Amino acid sequence: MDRLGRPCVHLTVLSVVYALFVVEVTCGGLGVAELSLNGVWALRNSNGSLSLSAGVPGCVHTGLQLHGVIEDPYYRFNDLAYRWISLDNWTYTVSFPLSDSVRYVSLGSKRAVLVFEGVDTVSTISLNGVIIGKTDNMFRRYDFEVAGLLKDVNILEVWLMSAVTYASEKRQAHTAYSVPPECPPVVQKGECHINFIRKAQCSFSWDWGPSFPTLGIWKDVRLESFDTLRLLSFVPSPKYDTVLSGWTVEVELFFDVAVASKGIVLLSVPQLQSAAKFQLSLMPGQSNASFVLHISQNVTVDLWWPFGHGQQPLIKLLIDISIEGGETFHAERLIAFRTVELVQEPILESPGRSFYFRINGQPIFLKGSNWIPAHAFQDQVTADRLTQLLVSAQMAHMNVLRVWGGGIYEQDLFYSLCDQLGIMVWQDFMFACALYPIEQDFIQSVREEVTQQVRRLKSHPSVVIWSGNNENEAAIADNWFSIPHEQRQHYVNDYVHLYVENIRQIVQQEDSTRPFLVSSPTNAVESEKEGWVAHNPYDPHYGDVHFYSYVTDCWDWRKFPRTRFASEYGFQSWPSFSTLRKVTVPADWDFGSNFSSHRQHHNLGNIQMLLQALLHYILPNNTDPVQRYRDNIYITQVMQAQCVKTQTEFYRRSRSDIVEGKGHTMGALYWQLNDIWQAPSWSSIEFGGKWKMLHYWAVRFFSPLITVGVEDNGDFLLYAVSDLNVDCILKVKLYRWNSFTPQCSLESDWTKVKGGGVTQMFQCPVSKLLTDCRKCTRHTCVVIFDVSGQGDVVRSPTNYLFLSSPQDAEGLQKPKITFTVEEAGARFKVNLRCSSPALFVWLDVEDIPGVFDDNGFLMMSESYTVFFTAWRVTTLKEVVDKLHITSLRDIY
Ligand code: BMA
Repeated sequence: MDRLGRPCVHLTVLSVVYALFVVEVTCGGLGVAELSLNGVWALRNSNGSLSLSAGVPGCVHTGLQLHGVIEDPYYRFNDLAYRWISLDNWTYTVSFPLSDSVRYVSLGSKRAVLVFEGVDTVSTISLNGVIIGKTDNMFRRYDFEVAGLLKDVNILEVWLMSAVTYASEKRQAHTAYSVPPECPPVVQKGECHINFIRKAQCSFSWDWGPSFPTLGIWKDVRLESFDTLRLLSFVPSPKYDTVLSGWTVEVELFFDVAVASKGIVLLSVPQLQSAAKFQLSLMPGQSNASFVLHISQNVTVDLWWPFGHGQQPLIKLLIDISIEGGETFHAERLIAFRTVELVQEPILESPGRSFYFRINGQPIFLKGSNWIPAHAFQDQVTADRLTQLLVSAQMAHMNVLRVWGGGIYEQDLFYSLCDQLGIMVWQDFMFACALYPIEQDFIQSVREEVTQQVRRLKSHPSVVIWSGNNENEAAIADNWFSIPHEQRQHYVNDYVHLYVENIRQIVQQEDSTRPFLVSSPTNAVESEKEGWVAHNPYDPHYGDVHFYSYVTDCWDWRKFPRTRFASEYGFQSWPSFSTLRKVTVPADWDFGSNFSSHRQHHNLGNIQMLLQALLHYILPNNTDPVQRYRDNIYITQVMQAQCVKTQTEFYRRSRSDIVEGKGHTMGALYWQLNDIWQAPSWSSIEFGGKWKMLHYWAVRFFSPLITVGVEDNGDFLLYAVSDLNVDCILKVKLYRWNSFTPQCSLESDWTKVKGGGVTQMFQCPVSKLLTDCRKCTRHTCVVIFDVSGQGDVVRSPTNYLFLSSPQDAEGLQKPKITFTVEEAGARFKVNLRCSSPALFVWLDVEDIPGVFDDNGFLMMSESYTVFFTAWRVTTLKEVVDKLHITSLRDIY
C-alpha cells in the first residue's frame, strides 16, 4: 500500500495492460475469403474543389487535417470556422483489384458480401457504378451482397450526405407533430435535429463538447466471399444454472448460409477441463444455432470480481467448427464467470425500494464516473489513449464507468480493457436528453442497432447493466420541452414504444444474464408502475438520481439528495494551462476573453465556477494577467475537487444510514471522467490524459477505506467507510494554520470497522474539540485525521475538515515551497520543503504526460516527498524545468 491506501502495483498497470489486450478473437476458415479494404481511399467534396487521399477507418476532418487543408479543428474558434465541412457532402472512393489469393473464391464464388462495420452516417454505396445499398445509422454494421458485380478491378464508392442536412430534411418531413428539442442551446453553438439521425448525439454539440458532425467510414470495411457459409458472429455467455448448481456457457452462432450444411461444433474451456461436441445443421439464409457447454463440476471456477473485490480471471473458450465437406473454423474468446443482480426490494424504515448491484451474491458499492467519447474524431482514439484513461480510472479505485447515452457504443478494446481491469460498465443505449421519432424506418434501424450491439457486447463480464437512454424519462416528467398537457400522453406513448416495446423487448430476448433499465435517472420498478414515466424520476427513494446544483454551497452536505444511487453529479473546472496552450494564443489567456466564453458551452458556466469558488476562497488577484489566468484555472480545479469530494463522501457514508426514510446509497458515479476537447467541463481528466486535481482526490475519496469528517448540529463526527473488514484505530490531530506542530492529538480505541459499511468512530461538540486544544478556533485550526489497521497494513488516506472557509483561515501564510528532483528508478522523486503549512499544493509538469503519486494535498509538514511517473521518455532536466508548484496562498 502507498500513502493513499492503494496497492503500489497500480502504477505499473499500464504496461501490464498493454501486454494483455492482444488476446482476442481470431477468425478465418469456413472457406471464406476475406479482403480488407481498410487503407488509403480517395476523398472529394461535392463540387470536386477538394480532392485528396484519406484513411479508412477515418473521417473527413482527420483526412483534411492530415493533408494540411485545415489546421487543428480544436484550435481556438476552428469549430465554427470549419462548419462548412459538415455542411458539404463527401465521396470516398477506392479501387481494388482482386488479388490472386482472393480471386479464385470471389469472382466465381456463390456469394460475395461487402461488410461495413461502421459508416458515419448517411451514405449511398455503389460498386462498379451499381448502387448496392444505403446507410443511415452509424451504430450498425451493414452487409451488402455484391456477387455478380465484382470484376478484376473494382471501384467502390461511398457517397456521404451531410448529417446536418439529412437531420434537417428528416425534421422537415416530420410534419404530424414536433419531436423536441429542435436545436441545442445557443451557447453550445451546435447544429439542430440530432434526434432525427442515429449518430453520436453529442456530435452536434453538447454542454462540454464541440459541434463536429463528422462524416466518414469509421470502422473496418472488407469483402467476404464464400460458397457454403460464413459465420457472422459467435456470442458466448456464461451463466450460473441454479437448478444444476453449476456454470454453463451458452454459445450462440449466427451464420449466413449459401448451401444447407451439416457439421460439428466443438466447444471447450481447457482450463476448466470442460468440452462438448454438438451437431450443427444449417438451412440456407440467416441461420442461428445455440449450444450449452456445461462446465465441469470437478473444478473450481474462479469468479470475476469488480476491481477492489477480487481478481478478474479471464478464461479461454475455444470453438472449432467442421462442416461436412471439409471446411473448418477456429476461434478463441476470453470469457469470465460472474453473476449480476440489480436488487430493488423494500427497506426497513424507508419507503420505496433499494437499488443496488449484487455481484456474485455480494452487494457492491459502485464507485466511478461517467464516460463520454474520448475524441470527436474516433479514428484518433488510439489504444494508448484508451488504455491510459481506463488505467487512470482504475488508479482512482473506480470499479464502474457508465458509457453515457449521448456518445457511442465504445470500441471492442474499451470493453476488453474493462474486463481486465475489473471496471464494470453501465451501458446506455445511445439516446440522450431528447424525444425521438418513432416512424417505422427509424424503429427498424434502432432494432437492428440494439440487436447488433447486444450481441457484440454481451460476452463481456464488465458489462453489468443495459440502460435505455439518458434523462429522457426525466425530460418528459419535468416537461423540459414545454409540451402542452393535452399532448403529453402522446409523447409518453412514443417513449414507451421506443424504449419498452422495442429496445427492452430485444434486450430481454437477447440477453437474460443482466438487468435492463429503461432510463437514467429513473425510479425503475416504480417508474414501471407509473406507466414508465414516473411523476418524479428523481425520487431519492427509488432507482438512481442525477443531481446538479451549482449555486448552492457545495460544502453543505445537507443540500445533496440522500439517494439510493447517485449516477451523475458534478461541477465544472477549467483544464490546465498547458492543455489550453495547445489551442490558444496569448490573447485568449483571460477569463474574460472571447475564447473563454466560446469554449464554455454550459450557460453561465464560467461565472458559476467563480461564484462557487468565492464562497470559500479568495479569488486570484495577481496583476500579471497571464499569472491571474493560470491562478483562475487553479482555483476552479480546487473548487471542483472539494465539491465532488464532499458530495462523494456524503454518498459513501450514506451507505448504511437511513435518515428520515432516505439512504442506503450504493453508488457514486460523478459526472464526468474524460474530455472530448480542451474546454471547461465536469471532467476529472483533461483531453490528452492529464489528471485534474479532482482525479488525484478521487484516488483518495474512492479508496477502499476512507475516513470522513462532518459537522452536524454543532458536533464533529468521524466515520470510517470501508469495503474491507478491519480493526482500526482513529488518529485525529489539530493544527494551527501557522505551525507544522500539531496542537493536540487524539487516538481512539481499536474499533471494528465493518466491511461494506459505515462505522462512526468519533463524536464531540466542535466547541469542546477546539477549546480542549489550546484554544484553537474555527479560523485558526484545521482537523486532520485517518484510520489505520494493525501494523499499518491498511490505512485510509489522510483527510481533513475545515471548520471555516480557507478565505477566513487566520495565520495561513504565503509559504515558500522549494524542491529538488532526482531520478528514482523509473520514476522521479520530488523532495518538497515548505516554510509553513500550505493548502492544495499543486505540482504541474506542463505537457509531460504522467502522474504524481499525490497531488493537490495539504502540506502539514516541513518536508514531503512525491513521485512522478512519466508516461513517455523524459529527462530529469525536462522535469525540473517544467515543474511548477502552486498553493492556495500563492494566488492572492
Ligand atoms: C447530465 C448529463 C449530460 C450533461 C451533464 C452536465 O445531465 O447526462 O447530458 O453533459 O449532465 O450538464
